[in-house]
Amino acid sequence: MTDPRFIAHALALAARGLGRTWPNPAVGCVIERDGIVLGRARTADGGRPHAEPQALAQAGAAARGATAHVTLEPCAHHGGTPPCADALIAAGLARVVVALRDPDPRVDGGGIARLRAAGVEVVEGVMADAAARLQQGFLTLVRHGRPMVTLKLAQTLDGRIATASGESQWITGPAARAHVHAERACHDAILIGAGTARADDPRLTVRGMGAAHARGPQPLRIVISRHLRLPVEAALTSGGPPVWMLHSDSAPQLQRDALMAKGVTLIPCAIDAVGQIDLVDALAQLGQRGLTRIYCEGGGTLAASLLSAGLVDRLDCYTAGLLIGAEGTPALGAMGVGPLAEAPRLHLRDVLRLGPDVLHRWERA
Ligand code: AOF
Ligand code: ZN
Repeated sequence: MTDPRFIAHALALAARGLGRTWPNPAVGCVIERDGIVLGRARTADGGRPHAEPQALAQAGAAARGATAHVTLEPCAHHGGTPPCADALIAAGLARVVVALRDPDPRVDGGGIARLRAAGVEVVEGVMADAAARLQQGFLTLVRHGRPMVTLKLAQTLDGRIATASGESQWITGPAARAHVHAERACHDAILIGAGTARADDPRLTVRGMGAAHARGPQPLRIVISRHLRLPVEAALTSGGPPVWMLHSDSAPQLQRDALMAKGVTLIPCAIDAVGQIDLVDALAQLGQRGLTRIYCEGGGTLAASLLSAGLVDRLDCYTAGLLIGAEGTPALGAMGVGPLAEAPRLHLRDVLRLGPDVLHRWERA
């Protein structure tokens, strides 16, 4: 059976669009006949054009009677582009292999129905699990109105992120740090708490990924800070990709004006029962703005709050063979865990050796 092989090919193409196509999903399309690839494409940076018309343009007249393999159901709506289902029908495709239905209410089976009504054979569900994992950001946005959240921790063997004197550079080695840059690149935005922004004065840019990457969209940088406590001259506000700040109504006007003058986008959020920014509302606000994949890089307070609220979809934990002991700063702040049975439990998805360090990738149950 060659269908899974071509869907795997389409998924590999789609993966190259992660972090670059929001608010649209990164979709891959491979058009093939008798095992010979006639066209292949992924959703373009910024979300348009969709994958299918690009692959069809490559295939030209040869698409007639061929098979298209797509990681997501072809769209059925007139949005920014004409429906991809109609383009496939017009090009005379004989078969369309679909990994996953598009849950977007404007599509939701409508693309498949259109294809079948026009006499095109449609096969559904090929490599559906892999497609759901790859397109998890878009699926989470459509189903829950919020982006998918990946939480990254880089810690010692005993779960610490700094010594008692605050020394933290570097706990993990160059291979792990390069891996983090690659992960940043395939998320729509990087998120940190205000304490980390003040303590580390980070840039949160993608570096060392080569010239081709530097030309494309870079992830946005997002800081959560109730009172907008970020120095106006921070590295974050001194050039680079856009910065958004999530804050409460109580943030001082002077600080708002100063940050807005620096080009920062301010997003007011609701406050929760303990006076912190309500993370459910904060993520909903990011969802409304079209973000599908968020990469949270701490600190420990924000990480613990996201975990407690059940908002972490994936946890990437980089561990170095270093021991600091109880005086060190713990990777996670207080979580208010009661009975063990109620503590958040994650499932191990992958293990990767990165030089002297190890990455454990965990997923929500
Ligand atoms: C496809 N192929 O490559 C992608 C699709 O606003 P529009 O018109 O660009 O449509 C966005 C919707 O199209 C998006 O919400 C999702 O349902 C679908 N994405 N569909 O046929 C593609 N990226
Ligand atoms: Zn489309």
